[in-house]
Amino acid sequence: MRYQAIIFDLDGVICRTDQYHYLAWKQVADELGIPFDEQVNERLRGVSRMASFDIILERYDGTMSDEEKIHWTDKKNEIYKSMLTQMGPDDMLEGVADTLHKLRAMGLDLAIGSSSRNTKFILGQLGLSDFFDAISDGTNITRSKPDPEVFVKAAEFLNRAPAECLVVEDAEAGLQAATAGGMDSAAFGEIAIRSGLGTWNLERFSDLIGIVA
Ligand code: B16
Ligand code: MG
Repeated sequence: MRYQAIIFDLDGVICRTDQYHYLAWKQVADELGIPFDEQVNERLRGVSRMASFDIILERYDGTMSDEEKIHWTDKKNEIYKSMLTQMGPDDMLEGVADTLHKLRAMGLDLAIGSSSRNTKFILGQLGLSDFFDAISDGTNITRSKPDPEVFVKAAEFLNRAPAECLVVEDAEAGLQAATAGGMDSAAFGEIAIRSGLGTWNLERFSDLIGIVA
């Protein structure tokens, strides 16, 4: 087989939490009087919570202390987490459940590499708590994508060399992180494919089967 392990990003690859991120940030931005739209939101894909807020604050007319920043990011997370409680196994993206089981049957190691500190909660909502062989997420990294740390840690948890791993990503920052970590990547979703940064492009999630075989 071409790869021995696959490391999946979570938001935008396994499920769509991006609309909840957007709605929660929008509430915070509105309260602070900061202009915030889908275009700014695109820049937050794959980026950590605090780094996302720093991008939103580029349009803030004032200064903010570190304590205030923690207050507003905590508030965003409370709003976001209350939205996540509506999620269930049906919120996996099309073809994901079936493809994951086929990849497992092929004997591949399967891991998550997500910037989110809510990864385990989201996997629980999707009914995937015990599915993956390793989880590397926002709770075990100090540097956000495009730094490769989250994927390097995932490969370490699996005991795999970077060259044995394929990363699946919907964010430019995530594709850059994979390359920086010495890993091939599969771009998923319109924006990632258009960036031309992936080793492969996935039209459908199930295309992964042919790529790894
Ligand atoms: P949290 P991914 C990322 O998830 C999201 O794409 C990004 O928008 C979010 O800011 C980041 O997680 C942190 O999320 O606030 O839950 O810790 O795409 O890396 O799975
Ligand atoms: Mg993502």
